[in-house]
Amino acid sequence: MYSLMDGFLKNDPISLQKDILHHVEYTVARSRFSFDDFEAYQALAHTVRDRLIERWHDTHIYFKRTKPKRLYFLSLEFLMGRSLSNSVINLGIEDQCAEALNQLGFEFEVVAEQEGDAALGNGGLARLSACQMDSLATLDYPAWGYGLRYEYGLFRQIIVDGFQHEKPDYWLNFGNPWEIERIHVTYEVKFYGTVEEVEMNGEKQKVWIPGETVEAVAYDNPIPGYGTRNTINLRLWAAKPSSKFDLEAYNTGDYINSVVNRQKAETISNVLYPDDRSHQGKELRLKQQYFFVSASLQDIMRRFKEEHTNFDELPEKVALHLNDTHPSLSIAEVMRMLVDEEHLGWHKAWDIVCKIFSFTTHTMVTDGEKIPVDLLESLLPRHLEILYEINFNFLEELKKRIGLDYSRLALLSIVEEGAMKSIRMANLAIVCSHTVNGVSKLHLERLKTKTFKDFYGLYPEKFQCKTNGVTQRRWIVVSNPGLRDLISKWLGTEAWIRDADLLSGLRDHLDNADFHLEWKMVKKVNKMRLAEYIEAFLTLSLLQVSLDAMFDVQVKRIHEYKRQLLNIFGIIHRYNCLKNMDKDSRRKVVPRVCIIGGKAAPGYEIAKKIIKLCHAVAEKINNDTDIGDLLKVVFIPDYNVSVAELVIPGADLSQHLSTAGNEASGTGNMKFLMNGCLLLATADGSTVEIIEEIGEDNLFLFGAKVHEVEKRRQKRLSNLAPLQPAKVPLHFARVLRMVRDGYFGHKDYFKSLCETVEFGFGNDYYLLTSDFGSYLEAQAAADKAFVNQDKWTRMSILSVAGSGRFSSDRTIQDYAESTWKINPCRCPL
Ligand code: 26Q
Repeated sequence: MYSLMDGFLKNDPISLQKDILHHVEYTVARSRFSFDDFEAYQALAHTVRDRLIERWHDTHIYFKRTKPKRLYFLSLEFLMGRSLSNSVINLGIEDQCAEALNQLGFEFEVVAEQEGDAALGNGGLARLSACQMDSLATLDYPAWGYGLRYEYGLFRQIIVDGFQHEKPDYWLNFGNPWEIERIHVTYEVKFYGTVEEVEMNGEKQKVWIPGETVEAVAYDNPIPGYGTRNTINLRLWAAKPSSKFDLEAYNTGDYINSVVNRQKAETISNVLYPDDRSHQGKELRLKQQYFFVSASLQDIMRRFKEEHTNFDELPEKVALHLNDTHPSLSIAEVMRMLVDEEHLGWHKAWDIVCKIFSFTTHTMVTDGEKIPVDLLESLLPRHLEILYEINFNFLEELKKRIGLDYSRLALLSIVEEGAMKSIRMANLAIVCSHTVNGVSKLHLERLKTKTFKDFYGLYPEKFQCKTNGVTQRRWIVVSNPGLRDLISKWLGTEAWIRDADLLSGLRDHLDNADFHLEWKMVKKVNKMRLAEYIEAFLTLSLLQVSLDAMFDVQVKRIHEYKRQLLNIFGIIHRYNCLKNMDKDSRRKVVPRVCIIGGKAAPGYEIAKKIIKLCHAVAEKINNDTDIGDLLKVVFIPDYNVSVAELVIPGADLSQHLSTAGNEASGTGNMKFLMNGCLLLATADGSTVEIIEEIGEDNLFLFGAKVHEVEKRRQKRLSNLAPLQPAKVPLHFARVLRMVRDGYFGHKDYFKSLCETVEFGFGNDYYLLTSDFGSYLEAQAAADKAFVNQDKWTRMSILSVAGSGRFSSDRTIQDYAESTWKINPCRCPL
């Protein structure tokens, strides 16, 4: 029996309880007198889902009625994590749900823990999409997210003997209560075939005769805003066999083979590609991209045509955002739809296309995504023609502007000639988008002066900075309830949950002793939670960690440029120092628990060796009774969104060590900042802007600045031939030698890892050698600050107080106003 009030579901604890029991009995099909935590989770999730659906409907009816300009956020990755806590908080029914469960003998936290992560993405870019969806909903923007419903999300990392192994993440095994399958929202997506020219109304017209058809089915995921009724949609596509196959089977009589072939269609949306940028040029990846693009654009165009008849209105009604180059086939697809299907002239269609697309790039590297022409020719022959025509017109325009400077023309061309002729997706996205966004000031500067220098010369007005942000709803309210209550108490309001700039008000209490005490207590409780997790997880080594130690954390994808190796080398150095210390000096040492976590792309050998080294070092140090609590090393396996929610609030110090000029933005730093955790970081990506907000004195900065990096690289190469190892700092050389000589075992295995930082081999491209001294100094400064807990707490408070600018609400508002030109559209209560 549903608890209805005026047509709406009621949210008091008794009504919620009734609905939970209803779902236990009729959805989960368990007895209402006997169900476990997981079943309680399922029933509560369905209870919450019902309420989401109500709001979702109201929101969409309201959008339909008011016909605002809509934003379509196109991304191949969304890292949503868990939904339950986030949803009940955004719906404002947290306490009521907890009470309803309590009376049934369950605890909300325990029930929420039953949920698995939705990990339909790799890392930074994908979690950013999730944060941005939360902000779009909260700020009432009429937006839709579009993505793929992978059946296997990002691989699960398990560690065997210190080595990473990948296991498939079949996340739908236990059902997914948060999605709504729309069996009637389906589109045909076509591949292969030929292009033919036909006469139509006396004019020649290109027609694509496809060779294969698969069906895209929509799965809707409601995204509730906080403090608003607005609930927007994240529509994910799954591939299903098309009924077209049946016809073929009927004709050929080959029934069994046709069923087997049908099965192949479903592989398109099967699995998320790990972020291994060398994966380029794989047919399945290209198929995924087009499958996603085609289904999304058919859906978007259908909605547009329901409300409008004239395509001239498209730019006033539709904004299409390309989240990196991955969905940029959309450009060719919109051209194809307008020219081939809607019969608009090329120039008119082109004019429209150039007004609707915007693009954000998430990388510093010049050598971006490319699609081999061979592959396109067979999979999407008509799109290839369109891309050639776009490029031809672009080059013609270009010649008028810059003359016949062929080397420049070749650089700017969308088509790369050469051994493997290919389409440069970034060039395509830049040429066709009205805005090209960088994700931090430093990133934008790089784009202008290096990565896309020539394009910047052509279209300076297109380039904009939209510094990333993260949502304080997930990264404080959901993950750190203690801090949430403390902030609200001292600010005297919860308004900061919708307006993060209000966090600056915490500065008013900077010298208040009670505030300090409560602040430290919150951290302590979070450290306790994290310590319990570590102890439970690492039962094999029977590790116990001291709460008095500094919890020092580096969690992110494993990559050479992120320099986890620098962290490990620092740990080994610390170990050496401890070993050489007398008892008296040891008493003054700040104990540390060094926590590292992150996944290595399955094909990235060096990253995998870094993980193994981390374990080898941990084994040596943790088992050295001489060291005790002074130093512990922990690798947290399978780092994902829900692990992050536990680790980040419990950290004292967090490390962001990328060689300056490599991290486009970084968003982990913002999450730690919001949780009152001090940063030890290089001046890279968005950290530069964090410094602007909180001042250099409130974090531990080290390493070469961007402008010094290039110089140092050159210098190293010219000065330091392999014969001059004496130039390598002593401490660094010693640590390297220990790994090299097998002090941590696995001598042969670690050889190639050591070589990455040795001259004559990898030449230390990421400058560990030259940053090592400065890194150790920053670490010493962190130790010194930690001893003075008053000072530390002040720095911690100032970090949270200065984190307002790094809310994704600020980023989204900026995009909405200056890029997408969309207005809030708030569904009335
Ligand atoms: C490409 C081709 C084939 C298969 C996979 C990919 C692929 C997938 C994911 C390439 C790159 C990615 C992800 C990139 C990413 O996460 N970049 C990060 O984006 C964050 C949000 O803007 C930034 O904060 C980080 O600095 C940036 O590294």
